[in-house]
Amino acid sequence: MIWNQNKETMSREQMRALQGKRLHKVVSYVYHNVPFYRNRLQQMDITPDDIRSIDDIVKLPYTTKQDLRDNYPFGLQAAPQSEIIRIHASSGTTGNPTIVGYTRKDIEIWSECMARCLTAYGVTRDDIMSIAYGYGLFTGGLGAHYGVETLGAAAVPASTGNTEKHVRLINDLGITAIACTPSYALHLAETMEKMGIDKKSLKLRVGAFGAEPWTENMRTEIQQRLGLKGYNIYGLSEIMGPCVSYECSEQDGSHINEDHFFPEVIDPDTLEPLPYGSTGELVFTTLTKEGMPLLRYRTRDLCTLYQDQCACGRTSVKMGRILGRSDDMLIIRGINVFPSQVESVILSMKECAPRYLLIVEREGNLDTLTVQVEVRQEYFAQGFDTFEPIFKLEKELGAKLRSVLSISAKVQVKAPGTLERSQGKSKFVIDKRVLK
Ligand code: DLL
Repeated sequence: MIWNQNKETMSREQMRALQGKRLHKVVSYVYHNVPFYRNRLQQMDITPDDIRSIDDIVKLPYTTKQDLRDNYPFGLQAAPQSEIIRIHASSGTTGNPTIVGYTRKDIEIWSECMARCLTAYGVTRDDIMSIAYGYGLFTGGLGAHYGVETLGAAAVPASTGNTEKHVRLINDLGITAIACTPSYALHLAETMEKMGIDKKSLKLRVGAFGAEPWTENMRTEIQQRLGLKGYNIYGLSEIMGPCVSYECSEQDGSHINEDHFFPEVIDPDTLEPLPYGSTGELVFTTLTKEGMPLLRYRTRDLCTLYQDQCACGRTSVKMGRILGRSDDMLIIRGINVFPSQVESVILSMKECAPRYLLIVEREGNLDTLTVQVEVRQEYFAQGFDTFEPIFKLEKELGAKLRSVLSISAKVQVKAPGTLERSQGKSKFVIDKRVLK
């Protein structure tokens, strides 16, 4: 099923023509309503009339997170305050949070994007969907919630926390679909198993997982333990929230809601746009947003865009999984290390649970990487609570990590349940280095 047949299956020519028209409109809108953009465009000697087709996008300036911070809180807002009906904020680890205001039309478009996504997952009006993304300033909870209601399914605003109660609700209400971070899905599975609830007695069949990077191995694990089909959902608050892109039944990349968010991939060092198929930093331009439209926003997310005939019938450009962030890519002893690489190695070993933490430190002038990982309960119960097998596992994992990362890591295998659980986005890395 397709929610918006017209927009989701448009021919490429029609889509590009629509994007061109919308781009001209949004550039003209920010030129007249956001002093920050007017100044930037004037400095570059560009007027809205220079933007005639979507190909002209390369003439426009980039926008960065720093620009949002410098204009905190409302400096990039284009709509008058009287038109704003919701405000979200994204936390970030340093500096001011990013504030995003939405008009009524923005919320309607966002809800439709979510309804497109849920329909692609096979969710219908007959489903009961529990939303275990945090409700609050984070866009996950309310964003998904409005989408479920727009679709006409029943939304259960479970939010995060009180996981046992949530498991009971899943069981008692016959909840069929769930939206949460992939790490919380694993936490739910663990809790369910501890409570002695068999996945076969549940009606769960669809999961909408996103807000943090995850891998195919993790998908397999969640699917097996919760007995559902898990789909990827991607988004960011600056552009909208969840559902800038979504997987379809093919589960081969995520369709971008391209009539609203125009995607590009650029080289993060030279800032040159890259062709489809190359990996680089993802950049989005909002084509219809009223509250806080952004031109060429640099997401820092690294991924690949591609355009192929999708068997599901949708014609939109797709994006691959997020491979990491250009800013949380670790550079350890001069070598680029993505936490996702470590996760893949960990999950390729049957004894290891998908629970890990990377700790980077500096001893003298040398960077060190420690990888802490939990052993799976069933192995722990079979003698992995003693020194010898743990030592062997640490050695084996260390060797695998060295061959994949090209640097050595100290491995510490931990008992099940010892690493901290998160309710929202997981923290996989602690970088203790003080760089001078
Ligand atoms: O995480 C919005 C969201 C909520 C998406 C619920 C999906 C589901 P922010 O808090 O602004 O917004 O964080 C955005 O999270 O730039 C990515 O680095 C990361 N991210 C989001 N979805 C995925 C995903 C929400 N599916 C940042 N895979 C983005 C990998 C993701 N990373």
